[in-house]
Amino acid sequence: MRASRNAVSTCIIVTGLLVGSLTFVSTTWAKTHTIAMTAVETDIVIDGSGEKYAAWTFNGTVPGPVVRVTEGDTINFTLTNPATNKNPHAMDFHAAEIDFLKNYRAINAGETISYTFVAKKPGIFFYHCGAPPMIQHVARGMFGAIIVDPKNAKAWPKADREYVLVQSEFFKNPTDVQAMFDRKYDNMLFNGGIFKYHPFVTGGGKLDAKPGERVRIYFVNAGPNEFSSFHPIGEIWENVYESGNPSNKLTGVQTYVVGPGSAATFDVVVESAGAYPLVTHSLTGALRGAIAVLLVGPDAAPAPLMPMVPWVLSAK
Ligand SMILES: [Cu+2]
Repeated sequence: MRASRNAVSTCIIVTGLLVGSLTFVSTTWAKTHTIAMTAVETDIVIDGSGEKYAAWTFNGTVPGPVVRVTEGDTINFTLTNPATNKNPHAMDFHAAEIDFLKNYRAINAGETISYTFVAKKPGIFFYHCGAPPMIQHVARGMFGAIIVDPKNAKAWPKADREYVLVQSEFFKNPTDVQAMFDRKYDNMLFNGGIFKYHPFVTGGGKLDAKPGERVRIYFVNAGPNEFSSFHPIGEIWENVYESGNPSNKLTGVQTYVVGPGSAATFDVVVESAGAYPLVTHSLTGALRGAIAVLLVGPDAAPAPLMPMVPWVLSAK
C-alpha cells in the first residue's frame, strides 16, 4: 500500500520571528492535495487460498489506499459512487474537523461529493464509509488509514521502517447485518487478509526488519465492534503514541488497547534476530487471523515505507 502524495498546488506559510533587532523569516510549505476515491463494490481475495468475498471498498482494495499528508496540509477530496454500484456510500475522515451532515452524507450511485479540509493535527487516523447501515459498510471493507506527518519531523525519533496495519472483523456472510450487530465475526483481519502476514500459512507474507531498527507501525482499528489489544510477542513497545500524535507519548508498553474507530502509532526496536508476532492479545481475534509476524534478521531487505503488497498478488 503506497502513500498518496498528489500535491497539485502549494502555498506558503511565512512566520516572522523578531529576535533582538533582527527579523528572521522561517518558511514552511503547506501543500494542497487532490485526493479522489471511488466506491467499488467488488469481489476481493481474503486468504492465501484465494477465497473471495463480496466486498464494498474504496478503490477496489481492503483497506483503501493509504493517504499521507503533513500537518497543516489541505485536502481537496472527491468521492465518486459509480452508476454501476447498487448502494449509497460516503466518506468520513477522522483527520478532518468539518461538518458531518454536509460532508459525510451518503451519496447515491451515479453521484459524486467533494469537500475540503485541513489536516490540523498530526497522527494516524481512521477513514470509513458512513452510509447506513454503517456497521455493514465498515464490515464489508470500506475503511482505511490517513497518516498526517508532524510538521516538525524532529517531534519524534526517525523510524527506520514503517508499516500500516488496519485491523477489522470479517463476517463470512456479507448480507447478515444481524450477525454484525451480534458481534458474531468469523475472522479478524490485518489489512484485509486472514493471517496475511503469517509465513507459515499458505500464501502468507511477513513483515521484515533488521536488529536495532526502529520499526514504526501505524495501527488503525476499523472494527466495526471489537477492541484491539495490540502486543508484540517477544518484545515491548518502545513507544506508543495515542492517535499517532508525537505529543501523546508512552514508553515501555507491553500491550495497548485501540478501540474501534481509533488508531495509534507503535514503535518497536528489536535487539536480536528472530520472529516477533504482532497480535491482538484478545486471543479470539489473534487466533482467527490477526497475527502479523515481524521477522528480524541481518539480511532483511531494505524496504520502501509501507511495503503493503495487496493480498491478491501473493495469493496468485
Ligand atoms: Cu459504503
